[in-house]
Amino acid sequence: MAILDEISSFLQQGRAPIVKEKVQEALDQGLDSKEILEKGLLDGMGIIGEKFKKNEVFVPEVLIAARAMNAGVAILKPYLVEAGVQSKGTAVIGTVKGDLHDIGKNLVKMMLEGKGINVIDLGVDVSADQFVQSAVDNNAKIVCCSALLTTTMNEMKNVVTAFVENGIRDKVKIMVGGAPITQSFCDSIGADSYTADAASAADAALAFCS
Ligand code: B1M
Repeated sequence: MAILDEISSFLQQGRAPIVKEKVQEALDQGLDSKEILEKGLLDGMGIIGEKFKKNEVFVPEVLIAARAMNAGVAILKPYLVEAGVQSKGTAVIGTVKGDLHDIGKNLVKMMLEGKGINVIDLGVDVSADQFVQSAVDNNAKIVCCSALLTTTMNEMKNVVTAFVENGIRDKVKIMVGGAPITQSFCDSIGADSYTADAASAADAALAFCS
């Protein structure tokens, strides 16, 4: 369907106003909201994610594509709710306590949303208890922790411990990432997944959801 390709393409170019127009046009043509979401918006975001992984596009392009996606989703939302489209699952995301870096965390959030995952964003400087509380309140399957400082990365261990102490460690997958994080660090603190970039994080999260 040509219009879905157009939506995907304009989204990749980050052209939010025209994405909104095209989404509305597709609805007016009688296309199903779920199809517009999956074959238009999510398709476009998926392509951007893959290009980002291969360093073919960079942070600014991803941010404007994500903004275009959000603009399109805002038009679709009432129709999706009506059609009963289920999200693939809920993830709670935040930058750990003491850490104020949020650019990478925001990218991870956008990539997860691009995969159809509902994301609760706790922001920055998030304590272990806040991660636990939000995961419980939102029945989250996934907890995503970002850290950019060698002085704050150890807070991730406290997050894992807090889930253990609350008796709900088996209810969630804990994903970690950020510049100083490595696979061996992830293993050493008992987290479930380390990914080096936002697009890979979204792939891993989707795999956990299914
Ligand atoms: Co800060 N800072 N900073 N800083 N800062 C770094 C991280 C630093 C490496 C700079 C340096 O010295 N070369 C250094 C850390 C050194 C260390 O710990 N080893 C540093 C420092 C020291 C500090 C302060 C302590 C400086 C000071 O005040 N003396 C201070 C700390 C404040 C605090 O947090 N308490 C500080 C402050 C700041 C600003 C506020 C000025 C600003 C943050 C603004 C913001 O985020 N809103 C800032 C910035 C911008 C940086 C640099 C320049 C860029 C970070 C960034 O956004 N990169 C950074 C130097 C650098 O990296 N070149 C630096 C782009 C972003 C897309 O990458 O976040 O790594 P990143 O995300 C990647 C992956 O890591 C991954 O996906 C993204 C890409 O796809 N990823 C995940 C991230 N989270 C993930 C989670 C996942 C999976 C993947 O699963 C859950």
